[in-house]
Amino acid sequence: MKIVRVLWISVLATGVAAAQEKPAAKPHDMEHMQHSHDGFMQGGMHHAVAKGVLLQQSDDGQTITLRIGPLNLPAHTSHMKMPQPADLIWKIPISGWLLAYHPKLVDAGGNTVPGIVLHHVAFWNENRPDFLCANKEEHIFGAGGELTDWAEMPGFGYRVEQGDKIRVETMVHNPTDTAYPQAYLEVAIPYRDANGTPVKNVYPAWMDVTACGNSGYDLPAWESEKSGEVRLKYSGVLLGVGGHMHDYAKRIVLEDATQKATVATLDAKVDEQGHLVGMPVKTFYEEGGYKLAAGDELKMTASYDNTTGKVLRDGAMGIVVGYFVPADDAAVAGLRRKAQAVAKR
Ligand SMILES: [Cu+2]
Repeated sequence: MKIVRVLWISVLATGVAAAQEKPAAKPHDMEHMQHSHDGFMQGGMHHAVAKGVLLQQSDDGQTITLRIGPLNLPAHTSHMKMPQPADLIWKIPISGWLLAYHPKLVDAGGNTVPGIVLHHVAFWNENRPDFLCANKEEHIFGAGGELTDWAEMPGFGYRVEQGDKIRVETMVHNPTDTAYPQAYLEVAIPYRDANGTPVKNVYPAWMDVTACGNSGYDLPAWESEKSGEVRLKYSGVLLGVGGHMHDYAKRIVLEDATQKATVATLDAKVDEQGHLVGMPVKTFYEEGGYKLAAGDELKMTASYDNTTGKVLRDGAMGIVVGYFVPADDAAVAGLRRKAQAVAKR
């Protein structure tokens, strides 16, 4: 399917990526500029910066489509060897609610590029702290090679104000035999204008086995289990949960340790080699949501079976991602603040 986009209304970029669009030199000739921030997902990894990667957006009145690229992806290149885009800033052009996120990868001609070349993408709202981990920005969307589609939940949305700054962190690699010299990540985001019929506020909840630390951790050889806990400060309900794990995943379990109840068990789907194929989603909104109380201790446990038999440095993540609707919206809505970059260390 070829999509013609008539109106790219703005071109936004930060950092060194903005100014320099000279064609990429041989990888080893590139200046070894590095991310100095210690990003949550990137966990202190250092990569060369890919040049000329821009974030553009189009808006047809109902859906904003972000387009990140071009990304030059040589075949058989690990994420450590691949020059990575600098963090980009998406300045929200509307006040209202974001309703869903539909990611896909295409080439310059609009043909599909396999999702596997996306290591991950993460959207962070610099105008809000995470309601579970105040040391982090609110993480409003994320996807990996499985191109997780964040479907619309009728009646609910994520409230934004015009001018909010969303930091977009993209990491790519290319484990395939095919080079993709001009790939683009596109994310279609249907929205509801503030002047339209209001929807209820929902907040993304990232419940990580590393609690409020960096998400990546070293994956031990063979079977392993890692747990973390966070305390919920607000009563409310979870509408549904999905999971984020890496290759060799077995499952991730979310428990309400205070209530001694298992909220969800998400079994990873892997292929014969142990590569992650997908994670299930469990929804609760049909029953009005899964009730959680302020003060409850949430416990996450990720299980892996790393059949390589070797420790994989930063090879694992274990995150339960949910949609949370607080009983008292004002308390969570009130966490807004002036945009601030996440604390650098
Ligand atoms: Cu990950």
